[in-house]
Amino acid sequence: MSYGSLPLLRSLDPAAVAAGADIPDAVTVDGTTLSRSDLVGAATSVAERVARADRVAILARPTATTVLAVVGCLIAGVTAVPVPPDAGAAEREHILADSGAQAWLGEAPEDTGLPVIPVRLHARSWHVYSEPAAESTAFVLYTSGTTGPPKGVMLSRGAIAAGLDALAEAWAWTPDDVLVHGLPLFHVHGLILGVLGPLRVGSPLVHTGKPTPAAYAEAGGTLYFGVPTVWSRIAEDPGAARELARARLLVSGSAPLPVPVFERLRELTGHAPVERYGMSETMITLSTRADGERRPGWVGTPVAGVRTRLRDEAGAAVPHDGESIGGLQVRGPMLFDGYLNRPEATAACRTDDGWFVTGDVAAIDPAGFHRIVGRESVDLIKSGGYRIGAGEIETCLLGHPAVAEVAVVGLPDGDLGQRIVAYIVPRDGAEPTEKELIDHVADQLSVHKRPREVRLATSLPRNAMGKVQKKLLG
Ligand code: MLC
Ligand code: AMP
Repeated sequence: MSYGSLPLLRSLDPAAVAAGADIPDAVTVDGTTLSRSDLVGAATSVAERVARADRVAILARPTATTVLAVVGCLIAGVTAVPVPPDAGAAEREHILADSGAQAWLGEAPEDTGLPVIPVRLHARSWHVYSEPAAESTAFVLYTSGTTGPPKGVMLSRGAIAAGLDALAEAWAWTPDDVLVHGLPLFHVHGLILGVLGPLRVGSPLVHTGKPTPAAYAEAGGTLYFGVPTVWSRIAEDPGAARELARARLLVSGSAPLPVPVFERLRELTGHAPVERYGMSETMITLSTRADGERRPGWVGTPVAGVRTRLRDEAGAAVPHDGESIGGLQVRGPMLFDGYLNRPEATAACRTDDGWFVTGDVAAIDPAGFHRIVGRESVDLIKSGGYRIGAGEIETCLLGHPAVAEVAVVGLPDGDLGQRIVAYIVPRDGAEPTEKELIDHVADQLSVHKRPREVRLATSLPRNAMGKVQKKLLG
């Protein structure tokens, strides 16, 4: 696949920037504003330092250092592995070992054994690199499955270019926009759409650090990204919401946007939010459009280059009548190249005829509008827009000396969509506290994977095979 001779980050084409296509406010993050020329100069200097590596880890705090590290890797053609800044010891070790990262680029955890390559905000280089191949792996993004530790999703430059161009078309996203969001920089939403998007399209980015209603209201953008938790907090803050009336487009994704939140946003801001659907593995495949219908509870039509279909459990076609539900399968140029080191897992999510099996259940109406009904597995939880595997948390909790048995579920939550609840059967004589168990997960995995609630039980409901019946919990 090719996306032409221009760089993936088109607005940072060194020749164009040198010829006057500079803007003073290309990226604002963590109180630092970088012009296009600052970005090209500083990130090329990063590229010079990192160019001999194949793959490096980036502690993805929302800072200018992180943006320069990512852009430096893209200039040099080095694969970047973003690491959640709140990742605990076990999760960090897994990501480093599995990805084979050779160094940290930029900030590094104190206790690391890996070399650290510094990122200097004020260094400059004007060396011009040739554009790496579209097939090369730009990122390995770690994301949870139903069981086991997170898997590394390999995303190529070509997939990213195709995915971003399809969104720019659907949302009429141009250099005249100012994008505002405050999402984490280690996932598709905040990093690929939210940082590389503006650098490809050429629209300034304001990253607010945290996605709070007050920060969104203050930023004065035209285009806003948020997960449903962010939008529901804004909908509960009428003063902040009304400030967004001046924007052009409010976009929600990463989890279902509740219909009442959609309606309340429309009432307060005058904008019906655009909802889009995606995955780490596929980028964004479905969206409502800037110039099209926005139907509450529905995620729109396939973006440019995407095809979708529904299949029942036996693999038979499900009609697109708006009512019948089936497993959603997708194909398109923005799909990933597989899970790193996991050929069986990669093969398991593709059909023999080359479609990607999303694991989501959906309905499609005759006009091609899609409604996401839910996940096939109860073991993939979406909390605050984060995808969290129940199995990973269960394994972590079983490593606590006071825990004999555990079942982790996602229960409905007005703020987070789902909240992680751990049912625990303590070992004989043990009396673990809720805080101790929650902190154990926060310390080992990450803060955003911690259970919000622990319920102690004397036994778990099991079927005749001994498998926990999670549908009975809650
Ligand atoms: C609480 N805290 C603890 C703790 N308990 N710290 C340590 N140990 C414990 N046991 C602290 C946290 O560190 C944090 O502190 C504070 O409590 C609040 O944490 P939180 O409750 O997790 O934050 P919250 O405000 O609830 O977060 C909501 C949110 C967040 C919406 C901001 O969930 C979020 O950013 N979600 C975005 C997820 C996302 O981007 N997903 C995209 C996936 S890509 P402090 O000091 O840090 O505040 C994808 C594809 C697609 O899905 O379609 O887009
Ligand atoms: P992640 O890998 O974190 O990108 O999570 C992908 C999952 O998020 C999808 O498989 C869906 O279950 C869910 N998701 C993303 N966007 C939406 C949406 N607009 N509506 C419903 N679910 C969504």
